[in-house]
Amino acid sequence: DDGRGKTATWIDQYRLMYDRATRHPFVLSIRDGTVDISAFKRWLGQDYIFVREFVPFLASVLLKAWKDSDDDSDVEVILGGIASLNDELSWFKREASKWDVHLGGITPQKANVEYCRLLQSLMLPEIDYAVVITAFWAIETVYQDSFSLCLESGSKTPEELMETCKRWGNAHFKEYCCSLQKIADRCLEKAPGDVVRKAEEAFVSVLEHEIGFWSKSSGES
Ligand code: HMH
Repeated sequence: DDGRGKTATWIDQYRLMYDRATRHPFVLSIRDGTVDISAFKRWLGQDYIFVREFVPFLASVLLKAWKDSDDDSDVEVILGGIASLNDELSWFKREASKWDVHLGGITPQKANVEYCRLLQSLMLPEIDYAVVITAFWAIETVYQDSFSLCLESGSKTPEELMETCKRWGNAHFKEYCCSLQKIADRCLEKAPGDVVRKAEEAFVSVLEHEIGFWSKSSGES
């Protein structure tokens, strides 16, 4: 044990995969201003479908925190996430109408269906809180890391995509991700070896699905 949390160790250990998830060509194209707007629209519609599935997943994490956490503030952090999701769904609808994307008629891509299936498998009651809070942290952090890259000085993100990038790239969302990371590290510290291994698997699985999601939703065949 080097005194750092498990999650930081895993990011280092799976650095290549982590970078593929957070420095995806689609995200880099937003940052350098060369993004194909039809790819952006495709991503927007697919992500709306994903975020709708994210609601019951978060509810299941909340339930596990309420039942199994030894720290009351976990529930408050997760509840804050659920509250922002409500706002996020409204934002998706506004943004979609702005771009003339019809959310009703969208078929989820295979990568999206598979990612939603992963969420569903993590919602099962027998999956430990330490595992699901780790997955939750990873899901949010990939977006935080990706979109904050598009806000860094020197980036050429188109003005009309700034709001999207700020949604996940802003300092408040970063703090929220740090709170989730602290919770995950605390849970992993106390978890037995087999649970830690399952959490590591869930982390890797999230990265794989994020990479697939970026690729397919932005239009790779
Ligand atoms: C695919 N991953 C995906 N969509 C999101 N909206 C997030 C993570 C962050 O909430």
